[in-house]
Amino acid sequence: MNNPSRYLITSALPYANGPLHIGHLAGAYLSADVYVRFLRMMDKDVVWVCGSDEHGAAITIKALKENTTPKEIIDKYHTLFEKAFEQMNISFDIYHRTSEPIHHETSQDFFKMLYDKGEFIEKESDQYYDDEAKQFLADRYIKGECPKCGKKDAYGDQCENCGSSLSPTELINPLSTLSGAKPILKSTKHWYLPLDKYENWLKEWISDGTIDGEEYHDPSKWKNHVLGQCKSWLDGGLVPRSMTRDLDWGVDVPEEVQGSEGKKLYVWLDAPIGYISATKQWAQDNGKDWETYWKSDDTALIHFIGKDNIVFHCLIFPAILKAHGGYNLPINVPANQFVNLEGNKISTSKNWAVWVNEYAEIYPDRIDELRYHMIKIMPEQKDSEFTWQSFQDSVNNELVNNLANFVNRVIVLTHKYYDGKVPEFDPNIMFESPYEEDDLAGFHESELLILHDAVHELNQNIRDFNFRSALQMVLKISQNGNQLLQLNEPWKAIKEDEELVKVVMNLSLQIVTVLSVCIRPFLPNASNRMRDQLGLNHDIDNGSLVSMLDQLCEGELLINEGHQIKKATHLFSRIPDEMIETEKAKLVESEEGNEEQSKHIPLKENIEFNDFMKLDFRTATILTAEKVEKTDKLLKLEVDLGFEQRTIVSGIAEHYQTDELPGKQIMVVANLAPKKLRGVMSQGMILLAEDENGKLTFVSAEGSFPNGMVVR
Ligand code: B3M
Ligand code: ZN
Repeated sequence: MNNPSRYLITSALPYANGPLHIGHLAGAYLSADVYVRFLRMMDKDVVWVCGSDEHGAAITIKALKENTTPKEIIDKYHTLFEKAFEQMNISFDIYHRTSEPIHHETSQDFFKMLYDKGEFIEKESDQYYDDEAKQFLADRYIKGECPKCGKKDAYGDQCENCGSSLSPTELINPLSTLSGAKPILKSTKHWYLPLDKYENWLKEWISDGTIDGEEYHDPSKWKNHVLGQCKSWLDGGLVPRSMTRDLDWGVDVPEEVQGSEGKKLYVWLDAPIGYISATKQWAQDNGKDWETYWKSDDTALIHFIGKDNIVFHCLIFPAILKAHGGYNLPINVPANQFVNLEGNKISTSKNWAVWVNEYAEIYPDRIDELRYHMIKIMPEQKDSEFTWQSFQDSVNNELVNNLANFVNRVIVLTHKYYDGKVPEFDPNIMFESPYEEDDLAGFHESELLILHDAVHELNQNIRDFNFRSALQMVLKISQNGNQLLQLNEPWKAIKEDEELVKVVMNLSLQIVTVLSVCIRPFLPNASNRMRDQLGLNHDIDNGSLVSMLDQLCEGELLINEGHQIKKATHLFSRIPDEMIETEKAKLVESEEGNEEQSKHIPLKENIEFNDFMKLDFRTATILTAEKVEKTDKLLKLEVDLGFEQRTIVSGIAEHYQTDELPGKQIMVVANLAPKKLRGVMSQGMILLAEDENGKLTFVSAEGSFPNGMVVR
């Protein structure tokens, strides 16, 4: 699509189950923010939608872990997200949430339509069921050994160690994370989208950019890594994918569908439809028609995401939209790769991250600095690396020494020579230009043309999703400004060549004005601070680039002769070493904390000495051991306490063979109230030591000892 009449931009809906970190920011949000802000400044009709993804097993698991409800979890993170995005000046047109009724309706209608059109295959299949928790287990609820790398605790859909995608039945020794029980297979009905049916169509659409031979998008504009991932999925062959789940949290399968009770929509069906419901809500709030943004063929749909979401946005959602009919497909999916942090993968569970909310709370005056550095290292084509040192270097060398320095020199000199009034100049005076190679350079009007071309190219870079290059071009403009001053040395020339100084200072002020506009999409706060110094208004979010480009092209001044500028202030200040040290120390601390934690199960609360004295520990010897019927874990032990013999049931069947136990000397809690376990009365408890992998060993005294001794 060459010249779309309007744009619909989406950013991945973050899962409301954990806070945002800088990796998220650089992935789907800062990229889109720069893009959308530029479109608005180019006077384009654009709507940018996002919201919280509030369904899916990850959220219920989190709720379970934290002993709370999914609702509490989503409310907590939704609020945090809204705040983080606001603090970082992420300028969504709407930030919605998938728990809203309008979203439930929209996704149910969508499902209903697919169902009525006969797009689904209904299929009964055996799935893991937790007989203790009485529910089917979502992939994420099942853990076991990875069949590929052997690592324990792989999930039913993915091994986080080796990255393989798995299906739950591949796991070795699967366990339910709900109850710890061994899951059983049980039959259940689901609705599958036959993705294999769309394989050829998707191939053509992705690789050639055509639908039924007609041009739809330009694959040469897609990122290589995105095309590569799509192709490898397609080459691997697509299989029908279930669009429903047996869950108790999510969007209900519509009632009209036979056998819908207890079934929810698959989260990867409902979440992308969240883009549609968010657009509907936005349209309602703003008196617009949502359908023109989703259904007219002159609207360009673009999805900003991270690389882990590529298959869903490039294959599955397009197939869903196609099956439904009437909707546009994306013209591009400029996915970003991942940001690593100080040499390691960012990890929420290991607390190895820079948290956006936390950063913004501590450094509310350094928002643009983080935006700047994250755009500079945006993982556009490959993974990139954030270090606090590189953050400091970027800010100090580029924002302070280059950009802020140039602006400051221009503002200060204008006050010094002209009482803060933009000087008049003689357009025929020639000066030294930083653009030596350009024939036209060295005259005021020609320099404006050169600026025009630079801004135009910057704009093109943004349109091509090359945000890093675009940012470099901004810096280049400022660097050339510095050079203009350096070459012409107004502080010396002011004594002998006033006309030269006027033309150089006037041009410098034009460059600062250009910068105040061009940095807006990247550094919105600094743009405002710059315009304050220039005595210009902040109102440049819509259409300003169009008029600026026109003016520059005509050689017109952007800031007029005689215009009164304001006092110089600091645009950016240096990042002190202490900030870097503090932040690095925080990471190390969290890492150490993690290591401790993973080695040591957290301590329980202190108890009083008297509580301890209530426990009666005794030495004892195992006489016989046999399995408790119909259990995997329990053994029934006859134990000699010296003064009597007892039966004790213990969960050690997976750790000891019955024939190695008779004669073993052990420790027993002898005054524990008797309890019936699987039909056997157990009188006491055996002391066992457990390591971080759950391996159990008897606690035993040194040497041999008589039975019945008191242990303290
Ligand atoms: N919530 C996954 C993620 O946050 C998912 C994106 C949905 S976009 C429709 O990575
Ligand atoms: Zn693995």
